Formats: sequence, structure tokens, C-alpha cells
Amino acid sequence: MITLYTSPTPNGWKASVTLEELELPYETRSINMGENEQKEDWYLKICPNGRIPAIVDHDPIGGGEDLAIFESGAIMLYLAEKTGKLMPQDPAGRSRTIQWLMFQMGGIGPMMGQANVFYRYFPEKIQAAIDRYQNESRRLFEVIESRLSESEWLAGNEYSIADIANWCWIRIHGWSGVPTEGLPHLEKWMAAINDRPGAQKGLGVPIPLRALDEEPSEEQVKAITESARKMLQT
Ligand SMILES: N[C@@H](CCC(=O)N[C@@H](CS)C(=O)NCC(=O)O)C(=O)O
Repeated sequence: MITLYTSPTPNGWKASVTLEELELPYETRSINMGENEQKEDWYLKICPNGRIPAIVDHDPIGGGEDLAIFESGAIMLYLAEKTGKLMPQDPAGRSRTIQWLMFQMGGIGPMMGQANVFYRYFPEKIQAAIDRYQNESRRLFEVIESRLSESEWLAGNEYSIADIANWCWIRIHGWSGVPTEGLPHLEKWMAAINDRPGAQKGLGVPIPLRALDEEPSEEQVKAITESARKMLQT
């Protein structure tokens, strides 16, 4: 059994969609980020970075004591390794999966995350910062577009954790203010993942938060912004 510590955000979905796609048994412990529960001492023992997601595997690979894992990319790699799924087994396919996973961890995630901060949450509107993060996110979308024009999935002909990781972020491109117009391969790939039952189930964990991917109402924007501002350390 695995315990998942999470909240309804792109990094949280990366873990819950992976668990659902793998059909692994897990229990969910929702973390209340509005109350900064992720910074409480008990949770820092599981995730020293004080962020979600994290998992504890009570039946870890190789046996032994409970294993705590933080960083969404590390969680995904661990789960793929545990099951031998969502990761091509040949060395080149495995390497491509890791490359596109790192592309998300080092590029898409941080750039879209900062686009959200400056476009949505930061009290002052600094247009140069908004432009910088939105433009860089769009450039990264174009890199994905180019890859998907030659390959069905990011790692090759198999759906993998690299697709899940990038999709969980790119699907909220509207919230980040980054358009996907003119990127037909990316849009087709997004729709294909969206149709997967495991992906849909994972998006409902710990609770559905459709405001990030649909046209949010003014109240929803206000509520999400207020909660996010409590976490901003400037
Ligand atoms: N690199 C980390 C980033 C995790 C992260 O930034 N999580 C956000 C939610 S998407 C969070 O926990 N924020 C709470 C905070 O900043 O205190 C990962 O991929 O797991």
C-alpha cells in the first residue's frame, strides 16, 4: 500500500494520474495548502522541501522499512520502476522518457509555475516578468510540438510517465495565460491523454479542481489567488 500526500495542483496530479494509470492501491492524505500544512514538522519528515506531492511506500521495492519519496519526477520514476510500466524497457526508450521528464521538471513546470505567480498571484503586475515566463512557456510548448510532429508519444511509440508529467502542466495553459493555438500535434496529444480513464481519475484526487483548466468564474479566481498568495514567499 502507498500513501499519497497531495493537493489538487499539476504536481499533485502527476503522482495521482501515475498511480491511477498503474492501478496501484493507494490511500490519499489531502494536504491543506491554504493553511500551509505542507510546512508542518510532521510533513517535513516525509518531504523536506515542504511541498506536495510526496508518497510513502509501505511495501517498498526490495522490501524493508517504509520509504518516503518527494519530488514528483522522482515519485513517477519510482512507480514506473516498481511496476515495470509507463517506461519503455529498452535503454534508448528509457533514456528518452527520462529526458522528457527532466524537460518538464526543469522547464515546463518552473516556467509555467512562475507564469502563474506573475500573471495570477503576485500583488503587483510586472509586465516584463509576465511576458518572460509566458513567452518561455510558449517556446517550450513549441519544442513539444516539434517532438510530437515526429512521434506519437514523447518517448517514442509508448505512452509513458514523460507524457503524464508534461500533460499535467500543459493542460492548465489557460490559467497560465499561454496559448496553444497553432500547435496541432500538441493539442491532439492533449486530447488523447484527456480521454484516458486513468488520467481522468487522477485529476479527481484529492478533489476535482476544474477551475484551473476551464474558464474560471471571478469568485474562483479570487479564492485560488488568495490561497496561493498565502504561500508566496517574496
Ligand atoms: N519540484 C517539486 C515542486 C513541488 C511544488 O512546487 N508543489 C507546489 C504545488 S504544485 C507546492 O507544494 N506548493 C506549496 C508551497 O509553495 O508552499 C515537485 O515536482 O514535486
